Amino acid sequence: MQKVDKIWMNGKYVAWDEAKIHVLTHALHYGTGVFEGIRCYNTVKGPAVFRLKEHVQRMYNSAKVYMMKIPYSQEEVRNAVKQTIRENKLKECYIRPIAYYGYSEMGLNPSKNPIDVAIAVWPWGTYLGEEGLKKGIRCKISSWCRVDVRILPPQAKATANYANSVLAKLEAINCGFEEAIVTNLDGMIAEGPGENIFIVKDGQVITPPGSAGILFGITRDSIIKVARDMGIEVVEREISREDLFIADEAFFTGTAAEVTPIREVDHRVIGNGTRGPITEKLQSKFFDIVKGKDEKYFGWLDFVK
Ligand code: PPE
Repeated sequence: MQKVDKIWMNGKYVAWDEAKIHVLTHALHYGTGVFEGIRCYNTVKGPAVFRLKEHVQRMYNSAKVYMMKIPYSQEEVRNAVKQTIRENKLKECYIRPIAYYGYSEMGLNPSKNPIDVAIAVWPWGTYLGEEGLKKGIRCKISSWCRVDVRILPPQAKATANYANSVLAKLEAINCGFEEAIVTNLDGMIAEGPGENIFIVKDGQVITPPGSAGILFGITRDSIIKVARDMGIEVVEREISREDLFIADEAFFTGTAAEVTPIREVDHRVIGNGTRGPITEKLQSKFFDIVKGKDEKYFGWLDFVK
């Protein structure tokens, strides 16, 4: 990864190489951290963070599930995000705020541990490759299922959930694919290990509902709104494996993944085996919006200066 100067840790700026934690930090042992992934884009009016408010709100919701009282207000965290971008003189970056049970007691009860908060920013290019954005990627339906609501709350963006994502990702990569797709315990398509999923069938855009056990992605929400604004019908319904195989188009959404077309799933070519026309329309609109080229969606941009 590309280093920058400073990382915000518990309200102070620390040099990148000094942003360290104790090896007995609770979250390192038990996955008791909640985090966000946010992007800042260089718009025509200067750097702007995309849907900062919604991301910080989601982090506080995740923290609530884990009974973690973040010792800052949401406004303080939003300001710290923007200040950290300014401090590092970045125009475009990925932003990773994290709150976690820190170091003091060992054992499963974290109620006496401090809640530490950090915000890191760094340049992070395309998540699944520049080529992937244009031509689509090859995916494998994972043998690992998405964390179930009875096991770990999928809506909370907790570090623990990502052990599941890592298993799915490793399996896909080791089998020669670029990304995994995980089903829920009912065998229905849920999402990617770090992305939400959509298919297009007969002009309709379809994505799994919350009950499929997904993380409610902020990019997912943006794409649903943008598609509807463009007059495209969007439905949230269960998607089976075969729905995916015979879809006209498929794509992932996510802060890191942005809008990435899917061109193949388990050796079945999706549609024409490249980025489909509706995917392309939504993807290009998405990039216009995040880069400040569409005034209608200025409300989603939080200018850094
Ligand atoms: N589902 C999962 C499981 C997920 O991790 C993400 C984001 C999404 C859906 C999309 O959510 P949103 O970013 O709000 O549209 N994954 C983050 C972490 C990726 C990583 O590899 O780290 C991200 O995209 O920042």
